[in-house]
Amino acid sequence: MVYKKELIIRGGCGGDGCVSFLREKYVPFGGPDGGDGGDGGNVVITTNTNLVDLKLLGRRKEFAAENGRRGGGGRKRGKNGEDLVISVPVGTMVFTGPGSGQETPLADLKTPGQEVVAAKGGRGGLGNTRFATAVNQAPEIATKGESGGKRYIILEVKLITDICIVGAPNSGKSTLLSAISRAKPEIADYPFTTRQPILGVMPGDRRDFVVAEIPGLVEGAHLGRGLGNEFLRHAERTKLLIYLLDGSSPTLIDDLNTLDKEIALYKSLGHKPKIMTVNKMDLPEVEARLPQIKQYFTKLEVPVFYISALSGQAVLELTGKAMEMVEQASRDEEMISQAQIAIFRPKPRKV
Ligand SMILES: Nc1nc2c(ncn2[C@@H]2O[C@H](COP(=O)(O)OP(=O)(O)OP(=O)(O)O)[C@@H](O)[C@H]2O)c(=O)[nH]1
Ligand SMILES: [Mg+2]
Repeated sequence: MVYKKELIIRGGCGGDGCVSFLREKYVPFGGPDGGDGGDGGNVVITTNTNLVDLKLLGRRKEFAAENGRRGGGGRKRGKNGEDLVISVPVGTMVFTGPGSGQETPLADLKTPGQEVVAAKGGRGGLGNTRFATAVNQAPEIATKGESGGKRYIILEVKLITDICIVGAPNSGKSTLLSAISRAKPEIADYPFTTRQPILGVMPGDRRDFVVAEIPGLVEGAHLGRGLGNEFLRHAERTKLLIYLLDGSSPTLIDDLNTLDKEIALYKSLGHKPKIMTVNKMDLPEVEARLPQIKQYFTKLEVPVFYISALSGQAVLELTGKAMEMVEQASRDEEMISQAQIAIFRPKPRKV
């Protein structure tokens, strides 16, 4: 999985203008007819909902758009260079700059199909037709095409989701994701089946919700154990975390504490709204332990659900609450961003 990539991009060069004169059998001194050069193509970065990382860009470091063609005789304008389109996942941030930590943000591509021109193509040069004046009717001059803009950019993916399901390997994250969305992640009885974040869309009454499964977290993930905690970058921009715990685990409380610790150690993730879920309630031995489990979990100050991702037990209640909390988080974010817009109300001037 590739979540960060540095590239050098270059807009296409403009084509040169042309110096040419009309020469036809019965038209002596037909005048200048050199056309303009075509414009160079832009480098455009655009989002594609099918992508979750930057792997498709491969190892290539330099990307250039097509050059514009030269102008031709007969006032023919050169062809414009094609834009070069780089597809990235929704949630890609684009920075420009010299590197070494001095980058400046250029765009945060948050919506499907959103695009930004990251490097402009050069304009085509002017043909000699443009330079004809009453005094100089046969100009021998044309201008060269501009060179395309060159830039150093950094792409960084931080997926934008409403809900992230986090939990230990094998706790049933993929099973839950496939129960609440149309995603079809691989489900298997061994740890680390899911090795990259998987996105699913959960239909709601008023809108759809984007849900992600983050690969399993183990104790010491922040030190690189298991698959590490790299993937938590994708939870940075989620509105709600669903902690998924395996109810059949003999160390359920420790599992919760381990997970909570790994989350708390990753930037400000600890402050996100959360829901606890204890999974695999369909298993008789888990059901038998329920009173004991409840004793501990009811003391927590967050909503708790006892579910079976496999049978669907209490899953609707869970998703209902999750959607409500996401909506609430969105409203809170909106209020904060509105409060940040300064409103100036100039007083009428006294005369
Ligand atoms: N009985 C029961 N088994 C479940 C339930 N949910 C998941 N499982 C089983 O638990 C195993 C792991 O499920 P997954 O959904 O692959 O778990 P995961 O958390 O995505 O695992 P990783 O991707 O490896 O981290 C599979 O054998 C599932 O069939 C449940 O509610 N009840
Ligand atoms: Mg999985």
